[in-house]
Amino acid sequence: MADFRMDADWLCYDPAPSKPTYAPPPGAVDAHCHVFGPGDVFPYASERKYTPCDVGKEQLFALRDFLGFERNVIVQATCHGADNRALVDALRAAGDRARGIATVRDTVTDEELTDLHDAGVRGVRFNFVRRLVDPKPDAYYRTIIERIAPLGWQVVIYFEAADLEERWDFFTSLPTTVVVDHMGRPDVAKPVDGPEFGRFIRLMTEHENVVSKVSCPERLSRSGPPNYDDVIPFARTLVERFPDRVLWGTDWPHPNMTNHMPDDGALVDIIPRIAPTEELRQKLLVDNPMRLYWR
Ligand code: 0GY
Repeated sequence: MADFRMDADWLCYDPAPSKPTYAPPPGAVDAHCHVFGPGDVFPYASERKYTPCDVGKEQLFALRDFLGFERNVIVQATCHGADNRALVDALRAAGDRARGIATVRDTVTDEELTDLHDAGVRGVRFNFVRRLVDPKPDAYYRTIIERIAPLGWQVVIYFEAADLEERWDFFTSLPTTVVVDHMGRPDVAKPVDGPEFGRFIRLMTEHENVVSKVSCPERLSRSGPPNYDDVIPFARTLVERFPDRVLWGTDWPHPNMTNHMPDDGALVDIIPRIAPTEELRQKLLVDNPMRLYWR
């Protein structure tokens, strides 16, 4: 029988985040969050590289309301592999207040895709982070793109800064809207105007179908909580240069965090620092996610 105990060295989510000082505008969307299990109902994938803390839709919806958001985009995490049952269950329970990003294999059937679409799925996620998955050749992902294209879905890609050079031709050839998780994971010890982040800015400048989540200071920061000062210039640069192509999300419940568990209230309070005007915050939190997921 499978063992769904959480890995001992990873932290569980913060059960009592602070109430943020910043109040998101009406209709705000948390565009990157997950649901995990519970493992005895929605088993974790046998090929997973970590076992998270069980934390399901009820806790996600409570956090949404507590932080002042109206909607969620729930993203399939690698620990559930291509078994989207926990995601679909959360989407159906949320009604129109959530959309989803699934993980599918190249063998997925049209019927399975239609069921996912009916539940609220609007894209697939390709994960290239080696500590999470064993990435596949480009051709594998292209097969999936052919399958999802008729549904008008987007592709979400999660990669580390070094992968951008390696997979540039593939990433820049994608015919769909392409949403990049966590700003392509820049090394924030390097300069924001240096060549590494410059490559990411070039990706967004030259390819108008590319959107970035300006999320995950807790994973990228070296200066640490609660202010994550070193991440701010990277996120703010993208928000100011590409105001119509940025999304924000909590990344709750923050799987794989070992050094600290972020306070989700403090994460929300970072928003005015990366999007300094009301107009930018309206686009980041409402207009952009509504256009991308609720059309
Ligand atoms: C995130 C980040 C991580 C995990 C996953 O699918 C996943 O398991 O994306 C990570 O470990 O950086 O966005 O949840």
